[in-house]
Amino acid sequence: MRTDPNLECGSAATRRRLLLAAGLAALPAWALARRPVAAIPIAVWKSPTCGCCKDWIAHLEADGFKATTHDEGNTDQRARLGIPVRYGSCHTALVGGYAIEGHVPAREIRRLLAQRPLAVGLAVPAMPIGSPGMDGPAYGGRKDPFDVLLVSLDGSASVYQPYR
Ligand SMILES: [Cu+2]
Repeated sequence: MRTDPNLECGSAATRRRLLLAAGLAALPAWALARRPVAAIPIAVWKSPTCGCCKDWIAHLEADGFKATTHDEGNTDQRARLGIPVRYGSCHTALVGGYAIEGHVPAREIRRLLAQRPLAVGLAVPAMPIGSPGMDGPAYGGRKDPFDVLLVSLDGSASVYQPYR
């Protein structure tokens, strides 16, 4: 009688699965979390009275960032980091050497840090309703379309990710 190679292969795979399951069961819960354990440090400049800035920071921290805030306004820091005022919003941040202006979603910041393009950073100009931090109960679920812009070293910008 011929041994079925698929059956043999299947048994080996089953053994591996059992070993894997035993190994996973021995790991603490935090080791199974999808997010890396180390938080990504981000510095944020904003006005002390900016509520939507705080909500944006809460959005980032829920996504594994750790913010250090500077309650001194963001106009000077925006200029220092090279974000043209025409892309301006209510807060400016610095993460991994990139400037982040306005209500940029955490997932785009993560993509920026993974791709590391030659650029100043990302911007969501003004304060679109429905963007992270501009999406509280006060807005009643309203979602205005907006674009996340990639700001180039020459001050021009291209659409990095549309949200519509
Ligand atoms: Cu805002």
